[in-house]
Amino acid sequence: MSRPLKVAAAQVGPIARDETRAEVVVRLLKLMEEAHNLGAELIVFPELALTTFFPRWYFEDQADIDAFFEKEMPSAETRPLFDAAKKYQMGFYLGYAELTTEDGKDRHFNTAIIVDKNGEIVGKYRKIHLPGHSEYESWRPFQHLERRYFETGDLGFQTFNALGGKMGMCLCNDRRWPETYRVLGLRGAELIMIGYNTPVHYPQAPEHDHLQDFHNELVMQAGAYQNGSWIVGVAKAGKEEGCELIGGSCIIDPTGQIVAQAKTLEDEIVFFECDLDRCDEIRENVFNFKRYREPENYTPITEPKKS
Ligand code: CDV
Repeated sequence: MSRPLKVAAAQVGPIARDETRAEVVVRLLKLMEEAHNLGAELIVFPELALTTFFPRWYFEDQADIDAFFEKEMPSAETRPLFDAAKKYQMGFYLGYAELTTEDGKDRHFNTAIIVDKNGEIVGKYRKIHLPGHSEYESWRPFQHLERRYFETGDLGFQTFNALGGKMGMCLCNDRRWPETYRVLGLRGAELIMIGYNTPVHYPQAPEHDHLQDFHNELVMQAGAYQNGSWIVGVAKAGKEEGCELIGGSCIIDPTGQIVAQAKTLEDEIVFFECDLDRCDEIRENVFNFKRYREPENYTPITEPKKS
């Protein structure tokens, strides 16, 4: 048996602070066209793919922050992506900053959606593991204010039946946490999409800077193998507003092997035909959850955290 899904990981090079949504969408559409020419049925874009990575700056005025957020999806500016999905019969994953109003209160999330081949949103994820800090810290060469600008995601780690498979989503820092993959794995995710923005320089532990690419691959390869799932990790890469971001966008098979990987730090398509039935190679054997998991011994994992 085989269940092939042709997948494109669409790495995006740096986005300048003054680059408009419309200009970025033109770049994403070019990547969609390229992926379509390869036969792709799914294209995966990075985290916060429509703007520069704005949490690197401290803004006092809420209007300056909200300018980086999408108030509707699709909007006039992002609708061409949905139209292209329909035209090419190609689903997509897109990371963006979401501003929504509930009970008269503004809510801000770091969000990803999955859109099907008809251009319909069929799944949403809001980032749960928010890294960084919430106040201005003058010692840093650049800020990482995700904990100021976003709320913790409130949708959990769900899976979605789409594009002929069970799809999972998460965002950037989530990929470092084994719990992310395990919850998605327990819910049967066959392909997990992960957009990321990862600076080479980690100010709290600069002695780890040279390990950034290694850690990126380590966590995603382990997550794939230990849960028998395909993983598509996609970077916003390159030198963005003076900040170096890693690339290394890749597609990983359920045995944990990287089967295709980006060679540049620019806009680049990485392509592979993923057989979703290959998840069973792992799930029916070494990581047969029903047969071999021992959750009675895992209780500390779900205990509430102590402050
Ligand atoms: N966008 C991110 O979540 N970035 C973090 C950095 C700050 C460590 C990451 O885990 O890659």
